[in-house]
Amino acid sequence: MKPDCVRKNLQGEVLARIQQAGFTVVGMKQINMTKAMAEGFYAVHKGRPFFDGLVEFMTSGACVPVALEKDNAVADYRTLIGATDPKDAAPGTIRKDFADNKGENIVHGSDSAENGIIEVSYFFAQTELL
Ligand code: IDP
Ligand code: MG
Repeated sequence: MKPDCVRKNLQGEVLARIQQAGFTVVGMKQINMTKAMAEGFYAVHKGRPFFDGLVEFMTSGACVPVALEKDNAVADYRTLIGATDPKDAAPGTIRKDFADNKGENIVHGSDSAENGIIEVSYFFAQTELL
């Protein structure tokens, strides 16, 4: 959950939707990312025109990283959150209902199971996971 989610006090509502969709919460915490952490997390987007704004946004307040588990997790989570830009997101999705714009879009989502494992290990030690 991104800083806009935390600022809007939507952590509970967003997490409830995720759990109702059948995901198990394997790990969860609240953190303030440093610039270096945000740059590293989004390194794949380095050089894109939105990169600096994205890092600024992701360090503008607390984030709530959540490690999730489910069969078909990546595809099902993408369906649940909707398109990157809330204007393009399907009705009833988390981003359609809560996000302001393409940059401030409430939640992150891993794009593959492989990257999901890397991203979970970016935020969580083994002792912090079920
Ligand atoms: P995703 O979060 O749906 O996987 P990505 O394309 O991987 O979308 O982009 C990562 C994040 O970078 C987005 O969630 C959004 O916060 C930001 N972002 C992506 N494209 C744009 C853009 O065109 N303008 C502003 N921010 C963007
Ligand atoms: Mg992505």
